[in-house]
Amino acid sequence: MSANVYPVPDDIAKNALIDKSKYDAMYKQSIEDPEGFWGEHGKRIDWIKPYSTVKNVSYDANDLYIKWYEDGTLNVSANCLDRHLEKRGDQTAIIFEGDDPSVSEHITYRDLHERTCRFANALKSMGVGKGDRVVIYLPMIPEASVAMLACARIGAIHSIVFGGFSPEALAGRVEDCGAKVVITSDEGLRGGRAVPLKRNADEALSHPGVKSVEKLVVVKRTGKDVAWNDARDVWYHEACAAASPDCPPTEVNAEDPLFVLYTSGSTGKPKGVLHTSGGYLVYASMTHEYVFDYHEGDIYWCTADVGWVTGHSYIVYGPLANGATTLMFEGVPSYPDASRFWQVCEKHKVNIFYTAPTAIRALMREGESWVKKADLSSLRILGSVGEPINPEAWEWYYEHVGNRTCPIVDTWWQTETGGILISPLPGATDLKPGSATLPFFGIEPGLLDNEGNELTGATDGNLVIKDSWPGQMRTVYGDHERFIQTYFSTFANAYTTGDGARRDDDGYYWITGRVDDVINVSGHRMGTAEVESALVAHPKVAEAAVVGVPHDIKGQGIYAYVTLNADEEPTEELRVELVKWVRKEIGPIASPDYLQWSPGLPKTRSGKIMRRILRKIAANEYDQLGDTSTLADPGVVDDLIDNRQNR
Ligand code: 6R9
Repeated sequence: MSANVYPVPDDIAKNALIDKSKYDAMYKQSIEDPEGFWGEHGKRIDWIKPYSTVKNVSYDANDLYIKWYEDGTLNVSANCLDRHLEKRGDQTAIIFEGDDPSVSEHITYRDLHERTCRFANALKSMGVGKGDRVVIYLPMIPEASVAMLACARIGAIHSIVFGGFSPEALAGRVEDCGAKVVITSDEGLRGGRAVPLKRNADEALSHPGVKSVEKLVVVKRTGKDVAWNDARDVWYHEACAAASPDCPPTEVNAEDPLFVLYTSGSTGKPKGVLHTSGGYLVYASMTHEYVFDYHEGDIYWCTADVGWVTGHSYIVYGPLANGATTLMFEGVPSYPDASRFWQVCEKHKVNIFYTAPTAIRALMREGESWVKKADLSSLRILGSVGEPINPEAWEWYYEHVGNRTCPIVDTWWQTETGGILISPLPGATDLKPGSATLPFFGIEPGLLDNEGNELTGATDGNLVIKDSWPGQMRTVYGDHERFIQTYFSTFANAYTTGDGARRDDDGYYWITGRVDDVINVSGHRMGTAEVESALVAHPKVAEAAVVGVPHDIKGQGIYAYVTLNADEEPTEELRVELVKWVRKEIGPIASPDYLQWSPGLPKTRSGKIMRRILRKIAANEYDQLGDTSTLADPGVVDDLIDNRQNR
């Protein structure tokens, strides 16, 4: 824990939307009178039929329901587009910055509205209607935002699958949500390299389990020749050209689904996290405004991909609902060179910059000369998300990128939470490097011991949230029981986050990381069970155990222990083949950094793999293995230590 404290700078406090006393007053009201608080702030978006009730929630696992603004109706795309047309039709909604630094485009609200309406009509003509599922498998191009907004316009439910996921991973998600339409592009472009998205989509749709897809819409991005199925495939540009630019927004209920986003849990296959329309938009827009101290005219850039929840809430829905100018970046931080982020900040005069610790650490390693190449004087607020930020990276970001004048908002939240739950507010919160600091309005964190007793004062514990907020997920798509089991059965009457945290004497929260078998690689969430099941799906593998291992850049790396079938030889070729196999099964982000042959795994007599031991060996802390006496065969440990990969 870092001991440094950075007080709110005077000039920031003076102009901020929320200062210290306002934060205290609003936070108090939000906890004491959630109905009144959210009733008032729900009005920040436009409703077709206003709500008469605000909150209807029970956290009782035997009778669980979460409803906000439940009799209100609205349309999310009208809130992000139509309502801005009169005042800011000609203002830029999206700045697109291409992978190639010579490519950028400004898209006004009027233009984005027209593109959305055309594509919404195109989807309608393909038979997509309210409640139908549409999978979006696109690179970071404006069409991804258009596709999201077009679905929202007609009440269809989108599910974005990150463009880095493999055909197998895509197929699993398409199958689980029963998508009618999939949207992809001929290729993606990242760091100068083409990604064969259409080919991946073709392969995914040929899986025997995928039966629901009627149309595959293809955006022309690079112009590369692609295989074509006349009965199924449709060019995006042709469909839009043929469609009318006039598409009245469909009225949906506040509790109608807006999107499903798959995320990793500690067990089983990824869960379809379902978010609804009204509460989600209120929460995404409000957190975007206050956490980033967003002012009219600010240029705002979140470097996430729309394939992750951060892209949903803080590239598209939050900023657009607020009428902001949001930057979408197709490329990577290291292309053409390590100054790219900073060149983009200078080029577009970015005021608010939101990125992930893994990117900061990677750029920090390249040295600050890359930062100095660019004029960063437009920056006012910096943000961090995805994993704990180590104090060294925080200090570097603060000093070299922010010139010691920009507050850093370290925002803690999850796919499940829809928006930021714990974070500084730039004008209200003194900063401590490495701490996500204090809860947002309406958020009541608690720290529990493993028995579920609430701990008070400065302490470590399991982080729970004691009451609902409007942006909370509502269910796991198609599996409500799993929703209750995962989030509401471990501890009574609270939302279980799966994270551990420490609260200090000032009431600041320091997230210590996952308490379950979820690992966080470069800010991407992965269940160790997912990687294990990919490995054991290989015909030569008998058993596998996967743990996270500390990694300088990625935060955590993937360390796999693999037991081969009795007649198989552990060769270098096979090691390479297995790493490739996992890439193919899940995607490049799941590639094991280390793969160790393990003739046996440390198991208890009841057959449970003791991951604690595997984690220690992977981290080279094999002198601190603790008690190994409950192992069925303590001998396996010596072999694992002798053959460890991370030396
Ligand atoms: C938004 C997002 C969620 C998990 C979460 C936690 C970790 C995210 C963090 C953070 C410490 C932060 N996490 N932000 N840990 N400080 N500021 O990342 O969603 O992909 O669902 O991951 O990421 O462990 O539980 P998601």
